[in-house]
Amino acid sequence: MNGAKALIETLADCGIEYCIANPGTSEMHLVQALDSVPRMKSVLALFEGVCTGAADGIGRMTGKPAATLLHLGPGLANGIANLHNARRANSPMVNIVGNHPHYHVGFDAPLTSDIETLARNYSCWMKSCSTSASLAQDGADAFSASLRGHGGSKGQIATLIMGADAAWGESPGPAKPNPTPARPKVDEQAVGDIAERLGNGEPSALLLEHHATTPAALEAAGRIAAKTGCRLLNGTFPARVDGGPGRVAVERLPYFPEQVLAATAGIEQLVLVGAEPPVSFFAYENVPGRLLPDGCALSRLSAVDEDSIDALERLAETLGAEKEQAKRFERKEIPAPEGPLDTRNIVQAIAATMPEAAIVCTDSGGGNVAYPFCQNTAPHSWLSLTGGAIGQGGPVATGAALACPDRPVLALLGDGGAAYTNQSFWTQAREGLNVTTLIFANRSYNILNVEYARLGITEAGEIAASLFDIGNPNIDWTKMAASFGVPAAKADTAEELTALLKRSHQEPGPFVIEASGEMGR
Ligand SMILES: Cc1ncc(C[n+]2csc(CCOP(=O)(O)OP(=O)(O)O)c2C)c(N)n1
Repeated sequence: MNGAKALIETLADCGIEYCIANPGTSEMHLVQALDSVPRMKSVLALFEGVCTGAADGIGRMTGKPAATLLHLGPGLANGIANLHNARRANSPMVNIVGNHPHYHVGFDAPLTSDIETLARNYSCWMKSCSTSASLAQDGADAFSASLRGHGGSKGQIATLIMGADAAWGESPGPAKPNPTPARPKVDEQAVGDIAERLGNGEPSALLLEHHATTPAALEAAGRIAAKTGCRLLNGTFPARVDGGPGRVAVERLPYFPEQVLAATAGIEQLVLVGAEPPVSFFAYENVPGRLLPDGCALSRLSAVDEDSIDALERLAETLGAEKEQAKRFERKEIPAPEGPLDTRNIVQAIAATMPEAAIVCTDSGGGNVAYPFCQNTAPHSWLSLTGGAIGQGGPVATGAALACPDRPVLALLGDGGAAYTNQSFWTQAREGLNVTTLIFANRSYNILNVEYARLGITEAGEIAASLFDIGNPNIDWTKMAASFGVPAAKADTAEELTALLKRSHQEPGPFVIEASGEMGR
C-alpha cells in the first residue's frame, strides 16, 4: 500500500466522509486512493474557494471535519478567503495540499511556492515533512487537531502539506484513529464567581459564541436567564445557531458599532461564554473599537476551547436553575408580501415561506437582515458569514446540503458576494443538492455606499460610484445558473418571489431565484 491509500483509509476510519477536491498532477496518487476508497465521498468543485467553503459547511453541520484536496500553493491561495471564514467559525477541517516531492522543491519548478507561509495564517496544526511511512499517522493527528478547541482565534483547521513522494512511497498501512480529544472543563472557581455576579441583581448578559451556541448550551443558558433575568446575546455573525419556534430565545448583536452600543446600553455585567469582548467590525474615526457599555464589568465563564455546555450546565445547577423554563421563540403567521420588490418584502417573503428544518446560509446582501424575522417561522439552523470575506454563503450552502441531504438549504446571497464563488452552482447541480439560492440582485456593492456615506461624504464621485456599481454590464443570474446546470427564474414582484420560493422548497434539487424588480435597474 502506498502512503496516499494509507492516508485516505485512515481518514475514513477516523470518520471523515467527504473529500471536496480540486486536484492536479501532484495529487494523482491521492486521486487514485480516493478511487479505491468509495466510503470517502469525493466531490469535485471548480474553484478552491468552493472546496474550502463546502468543507466549512460540512464541519458546521456535522461537527466533524471534511477533507479538502488542493493543488500546491496556488490552489491553496484560491481557497484561503473561505479558510479564513472557516477559521473564524471554528469549523473542523482537514485541509490537504499537494506538493512536489521534497527533492523537487529545490529545482524551483513553476508551481513551487512557500506553502507553509500561506497555510500558517489559518491553521491550528500544520505538517509539511511527512514521509510515506508517517503520512497515515499524520492524517490521524490532523483529524484529532481539527476536533480540539484551540485558544484565541486559531480555529480548527489542520493543514497537511503532502509531498508527492509521501503519497506514492511504500507505507506500513493505515494508522489507528487517536482517542477523541475532550474539551477542558472550566474550574469550579469560575462557575462560582459567575454565579455570584449574576446573583447580585445587576442588569447582566451572557455573550454566547461557538461551543456556547450549540443547542445544549442554549438550553442551559435559557434556564440561567429565566432564573436571574440576564439577557442572552450572540455575536453579530455566529457560525451556527439553531433557532426558530421552540428554540431558546437569544438576541443577536447588530452590525454597526453605534447599534451594538445602543443594544447593550444598560448592561452592567457582561459574561463571556466561549466569546471574546465585542469589537467594532471596522475601525472608524472617533468611534470606540471595543464595544462595551460605560461602566460595564466584564467576566468570563469559558474560553473558546473550553467546554461551554458543561460550564453553563454547572452554572445553572449552582444557581438552582435546573427546573426553570427557558423563554422560547414562538410561531407566528407571517403574511405573504405584495408589491414591487425591496429588501423589506424580500425578507418577508423568505419568512412567510420558510420550510421546516431549513439550513439558512447568509453572506453579504440582505440575508442577515432576515434573521430576526425568521425566528417566529419554522425551526432552522442559521449559518452566518463568520470572517467578513464575502463569497462564503454559496459554498457553505453546498457543504451543508451534502452533509444534510434530508434538509432544505436556503442560501441568501448578495449579487456581489455570489459572484465570487458562483461555481457553487455547478457542484450543486452535479450532486443534485437541495439548495434554493436567493440572489439579492440590487446590481450594487450597496453596503460600500453605506460605508462611504458614514465617512460624511454625501455624494460619491463618478469613479467611486463606478467602483460600487456592478450593474454595468448587468449579470443575468438565471442564465448563469442555467449554464451551470441549475434551473433558475427571476422575480420582479413580491408575489412572484413568494411563488418561486414555495415552488423551490417543494421540489428537490437546486434552484436559483434572482430577486430583481425595482431593486436593480
Ligand atoms: C473577499 C472580500 N472582498 C471584498 C470585500 C469588501 N466588500 C464587502 S461587502 C462588498 C460588496 C457586497 O455586495 P453585495 O453582495 O451585492 O451586497 P450588498 O452590499 O449590495 O447588499 C464588498 C466588495 C469583502 N468583504 N470580502
